[in-house]
Amino acid sequence: MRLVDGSKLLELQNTPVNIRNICIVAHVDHGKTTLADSLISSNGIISQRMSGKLRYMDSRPDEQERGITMKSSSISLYHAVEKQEYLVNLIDSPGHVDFSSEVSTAVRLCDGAIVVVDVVEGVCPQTRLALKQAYSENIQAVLVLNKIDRLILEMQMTPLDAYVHLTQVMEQVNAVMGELFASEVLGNEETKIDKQEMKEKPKEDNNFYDWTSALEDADDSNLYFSPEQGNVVFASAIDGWGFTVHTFARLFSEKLGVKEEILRKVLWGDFYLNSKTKRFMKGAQEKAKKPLFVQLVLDNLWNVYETIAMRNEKEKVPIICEKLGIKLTTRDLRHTDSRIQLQSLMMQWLPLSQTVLNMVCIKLPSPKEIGPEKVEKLMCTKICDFESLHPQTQELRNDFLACDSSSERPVIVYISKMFSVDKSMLPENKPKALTAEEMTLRRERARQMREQMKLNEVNLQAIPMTEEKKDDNAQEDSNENEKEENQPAFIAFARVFSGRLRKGDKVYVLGPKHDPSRILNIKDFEVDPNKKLKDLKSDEHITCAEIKSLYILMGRELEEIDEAVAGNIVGIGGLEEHVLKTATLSTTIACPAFSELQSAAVPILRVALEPANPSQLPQLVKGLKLLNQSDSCVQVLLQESGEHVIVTAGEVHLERCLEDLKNNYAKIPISVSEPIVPFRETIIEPPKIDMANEEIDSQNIDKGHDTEVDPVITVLTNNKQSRIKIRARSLPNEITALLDKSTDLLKAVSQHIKSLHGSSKNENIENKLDDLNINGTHELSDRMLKLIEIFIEELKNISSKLGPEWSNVAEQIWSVGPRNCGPNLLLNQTPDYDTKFLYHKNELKEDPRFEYESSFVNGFQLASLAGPLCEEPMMGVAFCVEEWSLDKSEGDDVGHTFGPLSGQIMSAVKDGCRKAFQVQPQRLMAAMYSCDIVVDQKVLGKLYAALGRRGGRVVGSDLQTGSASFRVQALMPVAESFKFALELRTHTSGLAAPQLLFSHWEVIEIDPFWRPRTEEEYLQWGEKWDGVNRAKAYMDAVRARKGLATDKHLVQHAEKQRTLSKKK
Ligand SMILES: Nc1nc2c(ncn2[C@@H]2O[C@H](COP(=O)(O)OP(=O)(O)OP(=O)(O)O)[C@@H](O)[C@H]2O)c(=O)[nH]1
Ligand SMILES: [Mg+2]
Repeated sequence: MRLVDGSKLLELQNTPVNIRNICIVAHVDHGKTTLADSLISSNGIISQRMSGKLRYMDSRPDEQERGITMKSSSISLYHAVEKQEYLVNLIDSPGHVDFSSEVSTAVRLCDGAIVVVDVVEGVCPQTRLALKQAYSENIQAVLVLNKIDRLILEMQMTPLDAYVHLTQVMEQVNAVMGELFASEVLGNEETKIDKQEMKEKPKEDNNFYDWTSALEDADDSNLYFSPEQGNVVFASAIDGWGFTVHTFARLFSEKLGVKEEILRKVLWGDFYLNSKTKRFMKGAQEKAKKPLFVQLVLDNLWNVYETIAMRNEKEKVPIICEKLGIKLTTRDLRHTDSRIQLQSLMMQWLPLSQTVLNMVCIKLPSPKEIGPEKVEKLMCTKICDFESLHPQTQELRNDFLACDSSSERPVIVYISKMFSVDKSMLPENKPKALTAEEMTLRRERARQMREQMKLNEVNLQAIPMTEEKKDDNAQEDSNENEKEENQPAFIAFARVFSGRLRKGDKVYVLGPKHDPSRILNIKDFEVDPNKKLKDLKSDEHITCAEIKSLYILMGRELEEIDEAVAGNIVGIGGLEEHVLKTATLSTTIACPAFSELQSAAVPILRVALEPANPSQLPQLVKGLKLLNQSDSCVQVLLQESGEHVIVTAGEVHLERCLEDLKNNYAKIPISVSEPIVPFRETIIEPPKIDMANEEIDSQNIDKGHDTEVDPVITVLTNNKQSRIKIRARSLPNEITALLDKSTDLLKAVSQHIKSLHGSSKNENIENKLDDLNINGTHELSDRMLKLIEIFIEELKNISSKLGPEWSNVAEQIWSVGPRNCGPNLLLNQTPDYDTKFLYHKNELKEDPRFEYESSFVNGFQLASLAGPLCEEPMMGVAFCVEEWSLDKSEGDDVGHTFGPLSGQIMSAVKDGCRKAFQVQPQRLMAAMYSCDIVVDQKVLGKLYAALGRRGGRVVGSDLQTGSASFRVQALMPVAESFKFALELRTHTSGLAAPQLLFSHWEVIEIDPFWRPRTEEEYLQWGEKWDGVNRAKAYMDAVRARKGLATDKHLVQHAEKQRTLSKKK
């Protein structure tokens, strides 16, 4: 039974200082949901006995079945400590890599995080990611070292070993925090120095800067986890107990006659109790003494476990109970299962929920304590800093900081995701319990009805007639209702940062691309109140919406409320048509869109979907739309070929999406294609050794088939007016990496260039641009200029080391592609045509070619979007334009036959790029997963074999401290990864579970068109080689899927086949 009812929670919602918004984050299976169970049971929502077994927050059937959490969900809990009452909004998040976007949505709404670490497994990749995410969102964290029972029962460690092990785990966690901190401080320092340089020109001796001092100056006192500060809980979530060092300090201070404060300081660490002097001394390890933590804490713990769970000495249970001052019920005392006995005892002695909730309320900040840095981070994007925001927008910072719910404050609400619930689950659609008055009213009505019936008995015939009709109507009604009700309702997962949101309020819904400074510069800007998301044009991001319903989120349930105030996490209903995935609600359009959610999971696994019954396509399309809205990570695409494609983060994610589609959104059977794996196309420097590992030189190569080709391709437009010379070169990896890293910046620069082109063109035809484009976008902000400068510097740094061919690359960049931000370059190496990309201050000379520049660039964009191997995007290719001539006088008369010159230039450039690409050594690039696998020593061989079969390679492995399992890090092509998890599970009887995360693109060494060419290769493979070429196999598969020609012969040896069939 619930111990606290909704009205109490409502009351607490109004005092932000007593609210804690927190999420539980960890690696997969480290015990988040089990811990959440325990906290929930403290409110009586589930019974204590069921805590740990129920996994209440895993409300989906597939979550229960698989035993992993797939979404983040929130529950509001009540907690009282030190005479204060608190409202704790607790979000449980998933730990599986595929769902890391759900972690981002959770972390964004919180002020604090509970980081759970399984002490046996230690810090795992997802732990690291979770810590990073919390850190980058400026969220304070506390630590729960979970599954300590495993050290006792499974690993059978001695208390001293366990202590050493625990210190190591603590060190691992703090090492991650240290790394995060150092990288941020140094990063900040860099921009800070740059800013100083901007203001005052540096003096000569300022060149030297002591980096270490920045680290020393920065305050990191709050950063690390340390048991003596009370931000670490030692726990076993499954057994329901947990304690901090402070718990034991309190327990022992009286017994030992020592002040609690002193005990807190010495209970963890290298301290021991000198039995003669009765004083605490440092240096336990050196003097081979028992550390205090072992003596006072772990020894006792081990004692209880060994007595009850291991030796099963039932008679000692009452004695232990008495010592600890605990009363067990007779039912517990008589219980045959000693583990259950142990659990009830430990739950009473060191109740986990109390300890954790106390720590949360005392150590983690309230929404009121939101810091200015965090606010600025929320309001800004990578390429726009706080100073460059519109003044009206800047003012909102104070409202964020105030976290005030008075009506004068603007409403600011952030929606981090939309989740779907069955309409029947909404509180307004649930049958309500009747009050006593309602009951009497009903009884009265029934009595009247009966009397009426008696009176009407005479007109017996008339009644059925009307009733029948009514029935018909009712049935129709209910049919329609059913249809409506089958539709899931979408609830926004939201946090109120400022103001008060009431039911019926009208607010602006600001999309993630909303830019307040642009809108505020438009005079008399008005939002059309009738527009919905689907009516918006591509540059509109605002709609008006009415708040239809508000809820407190209670795990599986929702509770209706009338208003939501600043500082709370709530659910908002009725926004389906206004919000796609994330949005900001506000009463002012000056409110910025919040910075984008960072997620580690890259959607990479694509499949095409089709309804099993073709006539059900509309349902599928509708279902996909709902799926897209409800999942923060999935991408839903309609390809040119008409295929419906979804892109997911991995196999588990894919399965969940399909489950959702089939059961909730589309409700039709769906057939799913084989996974579509993306590739990249690139060129490399001519290889120096052949496939037989022999050096290639001019003598041994067979030139019979090849004629030397000129690497510079010359193309002409159809009307011969323009001539272009292009050479393709492989980009050095360092430059590709830099381009990859700077996507946002490059995109912004490209956009800027485009708007420049747009305006000048429009001026040419004297067509005035509307104010929209001229305002805002024309001037690059200071921050952008600064970022461009940093980019140029970095690029120059790299190129200076690469030799003379690349020395001018920064000046030569003309465009980046595909999609204006990719890892390929168009370089301007013409002697007579000027362009600008990174150098905006350059004055351009008047030039007739300028008019066609954007067509030229578009040709390159198209070429880099789909390469000649199998129409996949290119990567790491530079196209150097060595000549571009334009002579309009020539062949002007035939202009009409070939269409406008701009189109001709575009196709000529595209063609030229492709040809230039083809005369270089071409390669495919495969997407690689990094996999992290913890396996038992016994099955290590099987794992290596499975990896080998799939073209994976091990990059590192180490023995987990204190256990017989290995942690293996490997790389594996995404194309080979399907069903890997399943194969491992079956081959190793469930002893190995991989976590796959997209890592990078890697060149497949073999030429897709390879055939023996050198003497050694002839020797080894003969002239007609027909083995399997991995790259060619991939390429052909992609080509076949896209309906492109392949050189596969359907009938290879017709003769043989005929004889075969004759024999039959
Ligand atoms: N021995 C032991 N097992 C535990 C403890 N806590 C949780 N487990 C077990 O660990 C497994 C995973 O627990 P969950 O709570 O589902 O883990 P989770 O972190 O929520 O997992 P995901 O949500 O999938 O990331 C379950 O089988 C639990 O019974 C613990 O303290 N000791
Ligand atoms: Mg879970």
